[in-house]
Amino acid sequence: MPTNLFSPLQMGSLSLTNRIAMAPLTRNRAGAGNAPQAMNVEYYRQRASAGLIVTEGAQISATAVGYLATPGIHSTGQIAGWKQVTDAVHSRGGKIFLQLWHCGRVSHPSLQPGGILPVAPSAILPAGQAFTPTGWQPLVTPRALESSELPGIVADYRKAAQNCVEAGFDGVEIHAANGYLLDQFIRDGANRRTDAYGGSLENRSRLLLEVVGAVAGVWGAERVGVRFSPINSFNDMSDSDPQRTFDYMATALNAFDLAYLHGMELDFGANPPDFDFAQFRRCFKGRYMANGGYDQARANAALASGYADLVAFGASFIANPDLPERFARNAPLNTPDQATFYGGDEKGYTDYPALS
Ligand code: 8OZ
Repeated sequence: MPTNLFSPLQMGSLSLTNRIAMAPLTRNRAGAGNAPQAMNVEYYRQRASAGLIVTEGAQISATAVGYLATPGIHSTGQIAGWKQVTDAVHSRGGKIFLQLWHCGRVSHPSLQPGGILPVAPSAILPAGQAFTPTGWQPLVTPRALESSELPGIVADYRKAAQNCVEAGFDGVEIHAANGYLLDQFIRDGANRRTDAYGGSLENRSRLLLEVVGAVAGVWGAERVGVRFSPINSFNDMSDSDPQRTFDYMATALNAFDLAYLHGMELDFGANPPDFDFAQFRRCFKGRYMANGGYDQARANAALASGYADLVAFGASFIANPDLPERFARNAPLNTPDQATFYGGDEKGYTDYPALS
């Protein structure tokens, strides 16, 4: 039988019961101190039949934050909250990676400790808005990080990865997609640096590779995934040659024996550049997690052809806590309610019905 969503997957020392991943999904429902709270525990518990859950992005430090009510992984309260989540998922036999997140320029002084400016590779004002305690406000021109500050950013990733061990995760995914800090270093529309972290592809990959090395030093590379979004213009991102850039990045990751490379294959904007995902994927010699608008049929085709090793589902996992069972039974899917994606309470979060 060809490989399909229900084929088990051995990922290093981790055994996944199926190849259906829950994509990382920002939901803006963290509790006090940006710590996971009871309804977050219930939400992930409900979805534990995924072969692998990748959590919503969790900020690695107080200054990595970019949105209201997103969880962190830098305080004792946050670690304790996540421990409840991992215990709940493990009690149902699930596996869960935390997504390590630094928003970089996609933040706002009103979300930052002491009202300081967000940081970025370069002081370039991105188009877009931040959702702040007083509502939507335009993004601001960030402060360019000094070269001497970059070891501190890498150290923050390392510490957050250590916190994930304490919180009982099975591994971590490094968020290098969708216009956040690591992606800002990778793509030249956001990176105009003239030091060793800007200009050439080698230089633009440097911070990413230092972070991967540091996090792999904590977890072992086989418990570390990396997410890219080569064509996503979200957060005002652009690159002068996406194919060349991301083929390079995927190739560079072959230096580690990672759990997986995760490709977010969509552009949230209207004019995606030409991009050959098959070529990009072939640059990477390890496992590939495909994501972006897949349904069951397309996912199975991607697995059968060897293009993908796992497929991550986002909106359909929001609306269907028992998505694997629905796929297995070819049961109808609940429709996601966009109005309750970001922020709010249990409504649109833990109240989607499972099959009876
Ligand atoms: C939507 C809203 C807020 C954040 C991403 C973490 O795009 C996000 C995100 C998505 O990766």
